[in-house]
Amino acid sequence: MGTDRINPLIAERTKNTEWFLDARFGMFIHWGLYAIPARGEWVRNNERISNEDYQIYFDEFEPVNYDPGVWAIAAKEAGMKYAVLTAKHHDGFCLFDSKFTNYKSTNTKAGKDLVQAFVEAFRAEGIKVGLYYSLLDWHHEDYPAYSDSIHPMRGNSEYKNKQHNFEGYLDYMHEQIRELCMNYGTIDIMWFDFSYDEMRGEKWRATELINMVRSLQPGIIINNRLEASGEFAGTIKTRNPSVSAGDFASPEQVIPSKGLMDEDGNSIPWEANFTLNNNWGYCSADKSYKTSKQIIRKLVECVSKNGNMLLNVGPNAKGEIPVESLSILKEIGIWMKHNSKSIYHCEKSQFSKPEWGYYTQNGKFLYAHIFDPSIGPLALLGLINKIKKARLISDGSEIKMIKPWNTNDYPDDAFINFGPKGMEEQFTFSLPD
Ligand code: JFZ
Repeated sequence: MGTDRINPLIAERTKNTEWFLDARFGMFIHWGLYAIPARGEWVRNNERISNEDYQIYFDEFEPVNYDPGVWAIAAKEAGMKYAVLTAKHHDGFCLFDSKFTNYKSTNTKAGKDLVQAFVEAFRAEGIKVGLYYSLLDWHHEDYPAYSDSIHPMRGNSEYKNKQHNFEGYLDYMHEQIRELCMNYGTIDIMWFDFSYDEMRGEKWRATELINMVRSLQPGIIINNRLEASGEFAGTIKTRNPSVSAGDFASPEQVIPSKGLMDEDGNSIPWEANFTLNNNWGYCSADKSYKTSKQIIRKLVECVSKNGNMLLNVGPNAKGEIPVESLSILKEIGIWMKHNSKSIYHCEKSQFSKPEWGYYTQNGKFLYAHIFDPSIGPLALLGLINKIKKARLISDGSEIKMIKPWNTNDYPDDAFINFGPKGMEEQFTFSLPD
C-alpha cells in the first residue's frame, strides 16, 4: 500500500514510535496541588474554586515523602517501560522551575524542581520519560473561559468580558514547552492535553510548536491531542497527516474494538490511558479500584490490537502512590515477570481472535491468553498442522497437542491438552518459519 510514495511524516513516525510500540506498557502520573483537596484533578473546575481560594494549596504544598526513585521502582517492578508525569495540569501549577511564572514547585515548601527529580530517578531505572503539559490553564490570566464547561470562572461575566491576551498565553505556553525540551535532557514523550471546540490545531500555533519541539528533541514522540478532541481523532488517521497530527493516538479509558487504522487500513500507533480507580488525580474517597486481573486483561487486549496501555497513578499530597495502587502494580508485576514475553515486542496476531481469550504475536511465536478456559481440550481454529511446539510461557513446560476422535469432523482445529485444570494460563505456540 502506497509503497511508491511513503509520506515522510509517516516514515518518521514509524521510526520514532518503534521503541514505544515494543514497550507496550507505561505509567501515567497525575500529581499536583489538587492532591491536597484530594477530590480529583478537576476539583478547581468542578467546585468553581477561585484563584484566591485555590492559593491555600500552593501555600500548603509540602510533599515530605516525595521520592521519585520509589515511584520508578514501582513502575519498573510492574513491568512498565516508560512514564509520563504532569509537568503542568489544567490548574496551571508547574512542577518545574519555569522562568515564566511564580506558580511553580520551587516557590512552595517542596522547594525544588520536581520534574528534574522525576526524570533523573526514572532514567536511573532505565525507564523512558515523558512529560504531560496541559494546553488549558485555569491559573493564567490570559486563558479565556471560551467554553462554558471547562473553566472554573465560567459564568462569571466579569471574567468573560475581560480582555484576554490569548497570544500572550500562547507565548507563555510555547516558552514553557521550550524549557521542558531544553532543560531536562532527552524527553522521550510529549503528552499534550487537550483540544476542544474551536480550541485545536493552529489555535495553539501547533505547527510552530511541534517544529520547535522536534528541533530541540529530535527523536521525541508526541500524542495527537494538539489536534484531536473527544469527537475528532485528528489527521493522524489520514494518508497525509498534518505536522501537528502527533505520533500516536490517545483513546481515553477505552480500547477501540479493532485497534486504530488509517484510511488505508494500516495500523497507527495508539496508547489507551486508564485510571486505576475513577480519578486521575488523587481522590481519597475513591476506593473503586480495578483488580490487577482486569488491568492485565486490558493490557493484553491493547497489545492484541496493536496498542499500548498507559496506566495511571495519582500520588497523594505527601508524594506517595496510594497503597491500593501499589498493591495492584505489584500483582501486575508478578504476572509480567512470568508472561511479559507475550507483551513486549508483541502485536496483533495473524490469527483472528479466539473465543476463549486473545492472541498476541511476536514473529513465529504466537501467545495464547486463555481467559475463559474450556473444561476439556481447547480448540485452536486454523492452527491445524501449524504448531510445532506448545509450551506454558511462565515455566516453559511442554503442553501436549492432542488428536481427538475423528478430526475429519473439525479439520481446521488444532487441540491442546488443556485438560481439566481449567486455569487461566498463557501459552506460547511456535509457528513454522
Ligand atoms: C483529560 C484531562 O482533562 C484529565 O484531567 C486527565 O488528565 C486525562 C488524561 O485527560 O481528560 C480528557 C480529555 C479529553 C477527553 C476526555 C477526557 N475527551 O476529549 O474525550
